[in-house]
Order: sequence, then structure tokens, then C-alpha cells
Amino acid sequence: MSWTLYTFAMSHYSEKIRWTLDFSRIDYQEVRMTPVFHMAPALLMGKRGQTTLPILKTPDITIQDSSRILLWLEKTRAPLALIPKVSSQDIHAVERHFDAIGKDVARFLYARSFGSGDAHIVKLWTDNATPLKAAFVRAAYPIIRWGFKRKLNITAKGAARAQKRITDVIDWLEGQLSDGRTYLVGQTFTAADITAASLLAPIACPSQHPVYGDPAYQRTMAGATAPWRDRQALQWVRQMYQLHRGVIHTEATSRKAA
Ligand SMILES: N[C@@H](CCC(=O)N[C@@H](CS)C(=O)NCC(=O)O)C(=O)O
Repeated sequence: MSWTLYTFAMSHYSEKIRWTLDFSRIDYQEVRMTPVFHMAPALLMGKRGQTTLPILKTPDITIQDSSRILLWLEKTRAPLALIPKVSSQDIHAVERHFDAIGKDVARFLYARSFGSGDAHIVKLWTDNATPLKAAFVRAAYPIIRWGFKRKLNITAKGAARAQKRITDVIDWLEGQLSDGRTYLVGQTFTAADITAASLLAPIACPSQHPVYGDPAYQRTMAGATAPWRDRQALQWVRQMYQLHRGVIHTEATSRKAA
């Protein structure tokens, strides 16, 4: 096995690529990183001055950013069933739509759960950590949370803007589904559906997802997810997970913590 996907277990952008690789039956190892400790490796591997995950490392290339990874897969693993050539442009257009609210989803959920949900957030941030790293994150949590708030602009105003942008995209998704279609582009399941479902999964909480399917996560986020939980768009996300997610790669095959 020579491909490695660096992720956060709870990252929705990481889930987009994990699901794409799983669905495409591409063999890889997932390395789940610990917040803060991911920064130096991500900077070094990505070489783009960015600390974001996912990062895909193959013997030939290392790629940071889920959209760039998808484009690379489309080119090098053609024909990729998830991105039929004829609908590639439409798929990437949908992808951009949902990628654009990824940070808003994180911003809004953290804004609503920092404070009351701190114990669970610490658990999420340390679940895949070595004991030493976990102890550091627990001890430094108030400082990390402060840095996180600044980085993601987690303020009352920022959260309100995020809520509006998420609602707009959910309205848009329901508009697309209003003609009774199952899939966003064409008649088959594509990377457009994976992107939409992955990016909204932290709100939809599909039971197949190892983090968002956990009842403790759902309880912690109940207040934050309430504005949209019962919307048709979120039911569609759960339907996509039920129909196409199957067993998550990491439960079936290999996973490492870092
Ligand atoms: N445009 C990027 C966004 C990825 C992103 O924001 N990832 C978040 C986790 S969901 C992250 O790595 N945050 C930590 C950081 O920025 O250092 C992509 O599509 O991969």
C-alpha cells in the first residue's frame, strides 16, 4: 500500500476524499492527525503555506486540498466512475458550491458548541492522538480554542453570516432536488453527491459516519444542527450515506493515529 491520506477524523473535506477513494476502491492508508500537531507536517508536505488537511501522498506526488486531489484523481485514474467526462464541468461546479460553505459549517458548529460542548470537543481532538499529544491538547485546550476562534473568525457576527450562507446552500440543494432527482448531476452517483453529502454531514449526522454518527456528537451538536436537521436536503444527505457510503475504509482496513 503506497498511498497515504492525511486527515482529521472529523474533517468534512477529508471525508470527501476518503469517500471518493473508498468508493473508487483505491487502496490507501489513512493517517488521522491531531490538531496543532498537524501544522508542521501539513506545511512541509503541502508546500503551499497552508496547514489544511486532507493531503494525499503517493510515490509520485503529494497533493494538498480536496479539490486539487479530485482533479488529480480525475486525470490520473481516468475514467473515474465518480466523474464521467461528459459531466465533469457540472460536477466541479456543484463541488465549488459546497466547498464554499465548508468553513461556515465548522464556524457555526464550533460557535454553538464551544463552552457547553468543550468536553466532547476535547474528545474529538484527542481521539486519534498518542497519550502525550492528547495530554498536551487537554492542557492547552483553552489556548488552542482561542487560536481556533481567531483563525475561523468565530464570533457572533461570523456565526450569523455562516448560518445564512449554509441556509442559502441548503435552499439551493432543495431547489435542485425539487424535480424528484436522486443525484445532483446526471443519473448516477458522482463526486458532486459525495461533496454535497460530505460537506453537510456534520449537520446531517448520518449514522454511517464514525464521528457524526456517534450519539454523543449528536447530543453535543443538537442545538447547533437544529435549524436544519429535519430539512429535506439533510434527509437526502442521510440517504446518500445509506445508499453509497458502505463500510468506512478505516474500519475495514488500515488506520494510523498521528
Ligand atoms: N480547501 C481545503 C479546505 C480544507 C480545510 O479547511 N480543512 C480543515 C479541516 S476540515 C483543516 O485542515 N483545518 C486546519 C488548518 O487549517 O490548519 C480543501 O478542500 O481541502
